[in-house]
Amino acid sequence: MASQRMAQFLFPLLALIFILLCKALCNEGICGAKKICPEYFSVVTPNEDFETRLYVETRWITTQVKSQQLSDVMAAHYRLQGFCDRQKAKGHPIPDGYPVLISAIKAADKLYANMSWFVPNNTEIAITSDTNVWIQTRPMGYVYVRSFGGVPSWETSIEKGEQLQELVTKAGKSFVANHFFGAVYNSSLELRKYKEIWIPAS
Ligand SMILES: *[C@@H]1O[C@H](CO)[C@@H](O)[C@H](O)[C@H]1NC(C)=O
Ligand SMILES: *[C@@H]1O[C@H](CO)[C@@H](O)[C@H](O)[C@H]1NC(C)=O
Ligand SMILES: CC(=O)N[C@H]1CO[C@H](CO)[C@@H](O)[C@@H]1O
Repeated sequence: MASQRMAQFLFPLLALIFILLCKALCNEGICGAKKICPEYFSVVTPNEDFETRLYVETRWITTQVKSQQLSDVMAAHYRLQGFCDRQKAKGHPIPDGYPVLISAIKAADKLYANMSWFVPNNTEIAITSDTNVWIQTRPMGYVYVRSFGGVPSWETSIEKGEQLQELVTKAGKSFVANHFFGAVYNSSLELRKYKEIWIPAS
């Protein structure tokens, strides 16, 4: 009897450990070989259509995306690229990190956005006179995650974000309103990208 109860207790525990392990590998999976991604822990909750992740404190280089126009998205990409090139020239190469994160805040019908590239720990960054690219530290925190397919657009991303908000609400969890993150894992030149939508837990 006691051993049966023990088994009942152990099985979910083992399943949890297994899933956590799998998630560590899955992290590698979404990240792709030889790429560097932020460390996270997956919180396993059965029967949920989304994933809950606890990200450790992370560092990013960030720039503003001035509008939703493709030219402004590309401009943000090239500002970050230029920043990396200048760092490299100063002897401080920034390793390629993933994902590329787009933070979008919806406020009174307007969409504000930043683009960030992940910077691995202990990457030295030289002081520069750049004002339009800055170093950002995101504190440790939970995010709700779902991957999605198709061509990434602002409309689809916001739509996927709102669907995720509904699922999170249904699961009885609370989130930061009007704040979405799009995480893209392949280089912007690759057509088939692995994409996720994140919403921060509150
Ligand atoms: C990076 O640094 C943060 C903050 O110090 C820490 O929480 C995290 O575990 C570190 N990540 C790795 C991979 O060492
Ligand atoms: C962009 O970054 C700035 C500076 O960190 C911050 O104040 C602003 O809220 C960010 N915007 C978005 C949409 O994340
Ligand atoms: C074309 C390409 O490299 N696609 C990769 C994008 O990233 C996902 C997740 O890492 C991989 O599964 C794809 O093969």
